[in-house]
Amino acid sequence: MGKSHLWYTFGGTYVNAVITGDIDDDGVLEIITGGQHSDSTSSTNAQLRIWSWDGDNLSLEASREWGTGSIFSYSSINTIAIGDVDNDGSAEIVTGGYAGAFLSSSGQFRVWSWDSTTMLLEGSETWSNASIIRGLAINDVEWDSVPEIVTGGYHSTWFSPPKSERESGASSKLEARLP
Ligand SMILES: [Ca+2]
Ligand SMILES: [Ca+2]
Ligand SMILES: [Ca+2]
Repeated sequence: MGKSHLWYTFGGTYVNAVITGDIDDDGVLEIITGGQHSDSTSSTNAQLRIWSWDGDNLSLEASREWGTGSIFSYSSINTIAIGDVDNDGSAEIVTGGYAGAFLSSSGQFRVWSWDSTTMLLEGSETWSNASIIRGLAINDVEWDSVPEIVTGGYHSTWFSPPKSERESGASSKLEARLP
């Protein structure tokens, strides 16, 4: 029988995506969850968490929350992928979702690394149009031995119905936009 773990970060807390992978290269899988939670300013922030499981205990190893900082803003993770997007031999975590204000959010994906002590934001891309990322894949779709990040989602505004959208971002583009 497994374990169940409930958590609650200030307000309503949701997990929208879960994936497993060995992020710190120690041969043991981590569990990564992504979602959102409310904060004290009535904003919704994205939440990324890394958990370890030793067969008996589920331990929180790292947690990151972020939003736009403005009141009534909405940020969330909808999907997570794991892959070596910068070709250095270690896996990164890629999160996809949105960031912005109510009904005018923008698609956002972020690349994270974790070495068992520190979680670092390696890159971040936020689209300028109203859009939401719903799915992510990491693969070498250009056959050049460097993996790309492929996103799928939709964009919509107050006055238009959702339109499907697909983008691929090369890791070199991400490196050029390190914070
Ligand atoms: Ca590990
Ligand atoms: Ca890597
Ligand atoms: Ca490629």
